[in-house]
Amino acid sequence: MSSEQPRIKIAIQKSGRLSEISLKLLEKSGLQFARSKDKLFWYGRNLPVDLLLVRDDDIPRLLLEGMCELGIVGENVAVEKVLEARKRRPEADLDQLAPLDFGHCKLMLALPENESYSRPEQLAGKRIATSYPRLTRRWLNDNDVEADIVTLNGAVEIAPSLGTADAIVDLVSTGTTLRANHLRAVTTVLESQAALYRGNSKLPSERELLLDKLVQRVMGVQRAAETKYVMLHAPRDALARISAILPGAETPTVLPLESQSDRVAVHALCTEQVFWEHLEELKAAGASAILVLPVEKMLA
Ligand code: PRT
Ligand code: ZN
Repeated sequence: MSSEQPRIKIAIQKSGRLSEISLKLLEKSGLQFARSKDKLFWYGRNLPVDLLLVRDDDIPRLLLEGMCELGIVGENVAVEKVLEARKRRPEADLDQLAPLDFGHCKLMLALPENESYSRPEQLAGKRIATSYPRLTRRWLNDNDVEADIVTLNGAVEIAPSLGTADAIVDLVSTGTTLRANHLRAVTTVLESQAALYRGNSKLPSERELLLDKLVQRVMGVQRAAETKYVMLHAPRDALARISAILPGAETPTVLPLESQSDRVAVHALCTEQVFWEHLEELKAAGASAILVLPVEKMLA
């Protein structure tokens, strides 16, 4: 590979909740990297796409400053860092290319469990501890509430019991951490999941093409993960009902069965989740030999 060839860099979290699944997604998209155990940079072996392994908090800045072209990071971090960058550069922004359906969590307001909550105005004049000061400030402003924000980099959930805050705004997934600290989530500030982002500056056309190809592949892997190939046998006269049950299937392929003129084989690409309930409904509608197969790759 010549060093003249344009290359792009994609940043993912080095070690944490999003790391493994981000890397797997890129590998499934056909990217291979020359791994190096400690380094922050893995060279792309089969495509001119290199990997940067960094703290998740650094990913938005790398994108905003053009030091990498793509990044996978939680929406919570992306939005917070964009709001932070806008203090210095009001036009700072990131383009979200695709939500990735992992790293789901909510940024929530939580209060000591014995305190009641009915509306945001209650927080007026209170101290709220958070690692997300800009998102918290935006939420307070949206609700016309003036409160003090105490910015902490970690262990936000212990602030109320230490007496350094009256409430917190923190990420919640199962709620176990809040319960262990006698806190109760009362309202959602932001719903979040991991997403694929790019900086919003235009690249030279060759790199723009490469980026586009990569994004198509990542989205193809995403779609394939949600998509199932369903095969079944059905009475010819139940076809309309069966097609209506198949989740997210457009036009199923209908094939004749050699020995049975009243039954057909139906093959369908289901782009929405296929649950056991769907299979039971199909069976009740007269389907038999129902198979649900994973789809490995898709290119629309
Ligand atoms: O070192 P680096 O800065 O890269 O990592 P990090 O420690 O900042 O991030 P990490 O790996 O903890 O999380 C990365 C991203 O995962 C976050 O920015 C979110 O987008 C997403 N995510 C999903 C979460 C959670 N779920 C989550 N539960 N991030 C943090 N948590 C915390 C939560 O705040 C709580 O303290 O995990 C704890 C357990 O949550 P419960 O509700 O299940 O008890
Ligand atoms: Zn972090």
